[in-house]
Amino acid sequence: MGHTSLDKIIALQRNPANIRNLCILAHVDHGKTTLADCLVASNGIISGRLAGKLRYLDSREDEQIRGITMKSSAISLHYRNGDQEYLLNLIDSPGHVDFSSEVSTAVRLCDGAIVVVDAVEGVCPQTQVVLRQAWLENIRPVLVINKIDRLIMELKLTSQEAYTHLQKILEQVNAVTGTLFTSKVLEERAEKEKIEERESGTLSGDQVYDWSAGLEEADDSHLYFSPDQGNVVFASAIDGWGFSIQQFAHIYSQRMGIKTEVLLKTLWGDFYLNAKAKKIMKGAQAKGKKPLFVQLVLDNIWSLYDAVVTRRDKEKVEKVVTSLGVKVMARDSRHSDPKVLLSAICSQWLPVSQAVLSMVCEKLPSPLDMTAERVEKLMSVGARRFDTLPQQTQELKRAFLQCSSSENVPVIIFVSKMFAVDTKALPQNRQRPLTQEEIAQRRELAKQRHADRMAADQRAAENHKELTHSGTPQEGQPAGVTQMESLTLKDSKPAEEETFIAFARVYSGVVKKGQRVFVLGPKYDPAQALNMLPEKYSASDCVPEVPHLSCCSMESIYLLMGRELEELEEVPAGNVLGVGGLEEYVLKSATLSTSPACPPFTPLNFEATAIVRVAIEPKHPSEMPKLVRGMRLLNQADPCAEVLIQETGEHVLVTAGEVHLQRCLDDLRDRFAKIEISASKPIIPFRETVIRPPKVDMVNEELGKQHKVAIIHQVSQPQSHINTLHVDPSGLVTLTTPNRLATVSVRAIPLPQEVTRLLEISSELIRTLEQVNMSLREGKNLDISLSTVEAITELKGQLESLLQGRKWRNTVERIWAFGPRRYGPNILLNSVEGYQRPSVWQCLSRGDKVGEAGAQATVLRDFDNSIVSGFQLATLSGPMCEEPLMGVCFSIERWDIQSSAIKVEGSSETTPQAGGIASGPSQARRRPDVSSADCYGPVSGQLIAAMKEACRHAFQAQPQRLMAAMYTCEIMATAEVLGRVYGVLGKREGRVLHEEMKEGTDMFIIKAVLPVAESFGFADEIRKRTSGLASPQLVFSHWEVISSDPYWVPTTEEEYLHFGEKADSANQALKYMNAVRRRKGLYVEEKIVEHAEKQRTLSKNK
Ligand SMILES: Nc1nc2c(ncn2[C@@H]2O[C@H](COP(=O)(O)OP(=O)(O)OP(=O)(O)O)[C@@H](O)[C@H]2O)c(=O)[nH]1
Ligand SMILES: [Mg+2]
Repeated sequence: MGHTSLDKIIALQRNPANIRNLCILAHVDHGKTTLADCLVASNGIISGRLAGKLRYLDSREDEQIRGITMKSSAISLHYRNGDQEYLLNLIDSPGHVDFSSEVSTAVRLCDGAIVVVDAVEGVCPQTQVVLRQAWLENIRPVLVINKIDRLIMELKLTSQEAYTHLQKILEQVNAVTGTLFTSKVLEERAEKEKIEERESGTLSGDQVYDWSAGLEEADDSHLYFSPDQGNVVFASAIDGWGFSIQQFAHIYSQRMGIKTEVLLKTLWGDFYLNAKAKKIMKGAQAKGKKPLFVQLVLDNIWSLYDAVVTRRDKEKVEKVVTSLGVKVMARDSRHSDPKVLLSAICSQWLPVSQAVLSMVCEKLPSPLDMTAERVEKLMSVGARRFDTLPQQTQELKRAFLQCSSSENVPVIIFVSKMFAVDTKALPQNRQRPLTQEEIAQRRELAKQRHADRMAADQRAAENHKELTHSGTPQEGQPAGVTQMESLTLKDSKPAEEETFIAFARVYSGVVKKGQRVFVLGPKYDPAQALNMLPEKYSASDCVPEVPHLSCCSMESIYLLMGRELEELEEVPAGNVLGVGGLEEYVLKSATLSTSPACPPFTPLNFEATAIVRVAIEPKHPSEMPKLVRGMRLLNQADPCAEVLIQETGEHVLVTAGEVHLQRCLDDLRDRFAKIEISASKPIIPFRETVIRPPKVDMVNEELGKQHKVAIIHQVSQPQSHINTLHVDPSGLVTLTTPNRLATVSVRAIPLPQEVTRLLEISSELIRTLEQVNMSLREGKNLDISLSTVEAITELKGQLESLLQGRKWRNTVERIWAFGPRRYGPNILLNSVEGYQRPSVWQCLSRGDKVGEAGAQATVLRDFDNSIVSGFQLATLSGPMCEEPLMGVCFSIERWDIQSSAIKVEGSSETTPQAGGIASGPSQARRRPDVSSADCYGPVSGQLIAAMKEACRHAFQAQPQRLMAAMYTCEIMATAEVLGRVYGVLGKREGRVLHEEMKEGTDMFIIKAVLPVAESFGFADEIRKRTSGLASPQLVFSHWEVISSDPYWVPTTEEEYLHFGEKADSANQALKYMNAVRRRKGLYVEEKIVEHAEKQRTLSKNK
C-alpha cells in the first residue's frame, strides 16, 4: 500500500463514525513502539523491512539511544476494513514510570486503547497502572499479547505449555479489570443508596445490607478480554506477525467445512477435535486431548519457527511457503539471519497490522459513541456536581454526544499538553518542490520586482539631483522609508527556535485556521461568566473582564504525523490535532471553546509524584536570563516537570525520577536555554517528626525513667528567650510575647502512624474542606457535591476511630487547623479551657442542623488567626533542618491575652477573656503600660512569632526524628542474579518486602522499599551488576521514620564501648540532617580536624 495522501485523510476526518482515536499502553519495553512501527509500515510511511527496527515514533535522539519512549506522539493512519475506510489517530505512549504523566495526556484524547502485554513478563506494575488510567478515563481497551516468539525461542515452551501460559496471562489481566469493575459497582451502589436514603428520610436501623446485589445485575461480560470476544490479538511485533482467532476461524471454516461461528466459539477454550466423528467436543483437558487452539493455531507457528529458525530446513520451508501462498524474495531466503526469512514469511501470512487494526475498527468505539457518563465526568470539575452547572452548560452535553461538525454548534477543544518542535521543521517553513505554475508565478514576481527596483533607482537618482539642486527632501522619502520598513520587518521576525504546538482533540464543531476562541483556565466558572457577559458574546469581541478567561486565535492547525506535521485549513469534530499559536495562552493544558458556557475539563489524572529536585544554575552567571527563559519553556513543554524559585532564591527543577531528570537537563541544555548549566546533586526531601520516648537505648538496653527526663533536659534554652520561655518536665512549653501581653502554652504530641498516613492521603479533601470553611466564614454558601460531604464525613469517622484512648478523647472535634499550608499532615488542637471554637467540621452540620449550630453560637476569639498562622509557619519548617513537619499534633493548653493588648490593637471594645483569669501572677506584676507595648509592633505579629517559637520548642522537648521519603521498587530478576540484586539493595539500605517466583518462568519478582536518598544511580548499578538482566522501577510510596536519633550521644557505659566517644560513624540520621543543613547554609555542629594525633603518631613510626 502506498503512502496515504493528505487529501484522503482530510476526507476521512469528516466521517466520525469511521474514526478511531486510540493509544498504545503498556509496561516499559513490552513492545508498544515496535507494534506502532508495524502499523505505521502498513501505511507505507516506513518500509516493512524496517518495521520494528526503526522505532519511527521514538523521534528523539535520546529515545533511540536509551531504547525507551519518553513522550507520547501521534500519527494518523488509514485502514480499509472490508468495504469501510477508517481513519486511525494512533498515539504511542511511554511505559517508563518517570513518564507516566505522558500517558495521562494521551489517554485523555482517546476513546480506546491497545494494551500490550509481554507474553513472558505478563502483567507488570505499569500494566496495572495503565489499565486503571484507561478505566478512570472511561476508555475501552483491547489486548495484544506480544512477544509470543519469546515463548518459543527463549523459554522453549511446547505449544501446549504456551497455551496454558497464555491462559494465565489472560486471567491476570482480567483479574485487574475485575477489581476495577467491582470497586466501581460497589461505589455506585453505595452512592445510589445514600441518595435514596436522603430522599426517603432516615434509614431504619435494622436494614439488611446485601453486598452481592448490584454486582449480579451489572453486566460486565464486555469488559473482559477473551479471544472469542475478538478483543485479543496474539503477536510478535518484532517478527511482524499477529492474529486473532477470527482469522484462523475463517481459514479453517473453508478448509474443514465447519461453520465460522462454531469455530469462533471453540477455537479458544477447552475444546478438541474428534477426527473420527468430525466433531468438536468439550473437555479437552479432562480427556488429555490437544485443545483446538494448540492443534489448529499454535502448532502451525511452532513448526514454522522450528523449520525456519531452529532446524533451517530448506525443503520444509519451501513447502510451507507454497502452501501458505506467500512470496519470498531470494535475498530474504539467502540471508544469514534466519529471522529475516521468518519475518518475511510471517508478515505476509499473518500481518500483525491487519489483525490489530481490524480489531481496533471493530471493537473500539468511535467518537460518536462517547457515553453520557464520560461527558459528565469531563465537564464537572472538582467537587461540583454536573446538575449544579448552569443550564446553558448542561446543554453542551448534547454537543459532545453528537460530535457534530455543523457550523452552528460550539467548538470545544481540549489541549492535553504542549510540545516543542523545531521552528524550521514546521510545514510552513519547510522547503518543498514548487509546481510549474508556482515557478512561473515566481518568475513573474521577480521580473516585476526587478522593474520596480530599476524605476526606484532612477527616481532616486533624479531626486538626488533635485536634492542637490533645490534641497527639498520630501520627494526622496518613499524609497528610503520602504527600505527601512523592509529592514525592520526582517529584524522583528522572531528568532525563536522552538515553537510550541498544542496536542489537542476537537470534541465538537469545526476548528478553522485563524479562528478565535476562549481559553478557559482550570478555575474558570461558567456560571459567573454567564452572569457577567452580555448575551451572544463571542470570542472575536474584545477581551472580557472575566476571571480565568482569555481569548486567542488559533494561528495554525496541523495534522500530527509522528515526526512530521501537515498544515490543515480545518479539522472537524472527533479528531486529534495540533494547534499552533497558543504558547502565550496555554501553559500545559487547557480547554478552548467558542462558547463561554463551556466549563473547563477536569484536570488530568497524574499517577506520578514529582519528587526529585535539583537546583540549577548557569555555568556563567551572566547567562542567568537565558536559563530563566529556558526553564520557563521547559515547564511548558513537559506535563510533569515543575520549575520554581525556592525561598532561598535557587532555581529548582522538580522531576518524576532520574531518567526524567536527565531528559529535562538535556532538553534545557540543547534546546531551551542553549547554555552550559550545572545542576546540584538531587535535593532530597525530608520530613521532621517527634516520636514517643523510646524504651530502649542504642544498644537495646532498657531505659530507666530518670533517663527519659534527662533527654528532655538536654533541650537548651536559647539566650533570647531566657525570660519569656518556660519548659516544664512534661514537655509543656510556655512562651510569652516580648511585650508580655500574651502567653501560649503548647505541647507537641506524636500522632499515630495511621493517622499521619490518613491525613497525607486525604490532603486534597482537607484542602477542599478548608476552602468550604473559608467561604462559610465569609458568609458565602458553596455548592458542594454529595460525594464530597460523604467523603468528609468518612474522613472524620476514620479519624475518630483511629484516635482512641484517654489521651485522644474528643480530639477530632477539637481540631483547630491542619498544617502546613492548611492541609498538611499535622494537627493543631484546641485544648484551651473554655474556648469554644467553631469546629473545622462545621460544613457537615450545615443544612439539616442549622438551628442547632446557630444556638451554639461559637465565635472566634480575636487573634485566632495569628495562632493558626504561627502553627502554619512552625509546621512548614522544623527546627532540625528546616524541613516540613509531619505527624505532629500541637496541643494548645493555655492561651491568655491581656485585655490591654486588645485595646492597643483597637480592634474590639470589651472582649470576653476566656483564659485571662488564669494568667500567672508573675506576668500580672510585670505587665507594662500601653505605650511600652508599641515598640514591639502589632500584637498579632508578635503572637504569630510567639506561637511559632512555642511550637518549635515544644517539638524539641520531644524525641525528634527525621523521616525519609521511600520508593517502592519491583525488580524482576533471574535466579542467577538474585544474590547480586540483594547485595545492591542491602548496601543502599533497602528492605525487601517479599519475593515470589513468576509462574511458568524462571524469573523472581522482588518487591522492596528503598530510601529516595539512596536511590540515585540505583537503577544503573542494578543493571550493571546483573548485566542488564534486572531492571527496577521506582515509584514514590510513603514517608518513613528513620529510627536513629540524630541528636544521640552515648551516655551509658555500654554505648561508649559500642560506639566510641564520638559515635558519629553509624548515625545515618545525623548525616542526612547535616547534609540538608549544609545545603541550606545553616550552622552545622562538627569538628573539622579529626584524629589529628593519630596521624602524627603514624608519621613518627615510619
Ligand atoms: N522477542 C521480541 N522482542 C520484541 C518484540 N517486540 C518488541 N521487542 C523488543 O522489546 C524491546 C522494547 O521494545 P519497544 O517497542 O521499544 O518497547 P516499548 O513498549 O515501546 O518501550 P517504552 O516505550 O520504553 O515503554 C525492543 O528491544 C524490541 O526489539 C517481540 O515481539 N518479540
Ligand atoms: Mg516505546
